[in-house]
Amino acid sequence: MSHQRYIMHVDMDAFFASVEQLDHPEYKGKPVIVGGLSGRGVVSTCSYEARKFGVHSAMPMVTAQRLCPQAIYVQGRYGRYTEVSQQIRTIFHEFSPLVEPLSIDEAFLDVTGMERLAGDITLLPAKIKAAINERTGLTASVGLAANKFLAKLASDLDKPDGLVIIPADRAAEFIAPLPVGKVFGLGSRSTEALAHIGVLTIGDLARCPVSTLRPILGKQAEEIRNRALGLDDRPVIPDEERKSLGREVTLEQDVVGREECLAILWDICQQVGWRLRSSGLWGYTVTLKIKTARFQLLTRSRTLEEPVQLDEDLREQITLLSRQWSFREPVRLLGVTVSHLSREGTVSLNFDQDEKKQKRAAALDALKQRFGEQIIYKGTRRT
Ligand code: TTP
Ligand code: MG
Repeated sequence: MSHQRYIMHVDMDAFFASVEQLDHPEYKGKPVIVGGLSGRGVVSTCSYEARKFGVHSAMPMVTAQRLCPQAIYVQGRYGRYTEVSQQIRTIFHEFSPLVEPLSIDEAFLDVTGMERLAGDITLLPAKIKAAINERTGLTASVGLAANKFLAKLASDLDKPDGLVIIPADRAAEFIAPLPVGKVFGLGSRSTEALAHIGVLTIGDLARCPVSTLRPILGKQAEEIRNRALGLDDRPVIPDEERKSLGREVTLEQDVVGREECLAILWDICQQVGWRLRSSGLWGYTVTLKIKTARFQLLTRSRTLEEPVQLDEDLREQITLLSRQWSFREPVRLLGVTVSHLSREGTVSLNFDQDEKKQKRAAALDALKQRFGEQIIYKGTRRT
């Protein structure tokens, strides 16, 4: 039996938009939309005031303008967001030595045994929310539960400024009424297939025998059903302790063609690069992973003389690796992993230069525009 753990998941509210409201008090209480303002730009995020109008992340800017013409439109300032990200990272480390950053604005913290910080573990979420608010002026949503799956589910339940604690002994009961789509790892196709056999809530999923689920969910059936039961053994692993760092994206629609896939891989390279830099790591080996629509898996690696950390260097390696495949078949998943990590490498002087990032963002925006807003960041955006 595994021992009782306490995991906190912290996620900033409308992160980029909240930073803009913080730096421009006149934006407070108003719909604020952050993203690429060029002709084909997309929305990075928007304030909760703008979400009421149906605006959301990855939506083409022109659509946002139609839905909410009165909003304040802001070009993203990534350097500033990275600065705030470092501030919250410092606070996370005051609450636990075991911090696993998931993206620029969220992390898992293993707070098992951290009673000494608050006398009672269940007081930690309020404490960390207060610390973040005092030191950054921003709000976060926090979930506390017995594992990663439940903690992330909890932080999302009462956004913005949320605080949800799932009692360890009543977790399954607590999550049973929620829609199955809330189960991490379930894409829209699986959700549809489950609805077909009458499985709509997490409770329905928990009651379903694994043998019934296997034809729909494949190898993942058992793991996903365990989650529906409120079980998840995955440890919190700080980036610093990882043997490899990577990210993979299951595409909402299959994608065909080298250029199209490379554009998505470029976005993934930037996310992996950001994690390397924020953890002070370089990697010697770069791996490209491709899964076809027919579930054929291809992985190709390159090991370098000098370790890499920059987005552009990752892209160069991925581009070279991509030549080993024809890209004639439709692709359903793309991934980039960096391994053989090192604490030493050439310091990247051009880390996070705004102009560069904006050029990249424009390239990604163009891609999203071409394929529709939903190809990326749906399904398993976070791994
Ligand atoms: P999220 O935490 O997904 O979103 P959010 O913080 O804006 O809003 P929420 O209150 O729902 O958590 O992402 C964090 C930041 O990452 C977000 O502020 C902007 C950026 N981002 C993009 O640039 N593109 C995207 O498609 C998404 C989802 C996020
Ligand atoms: Mg957030």
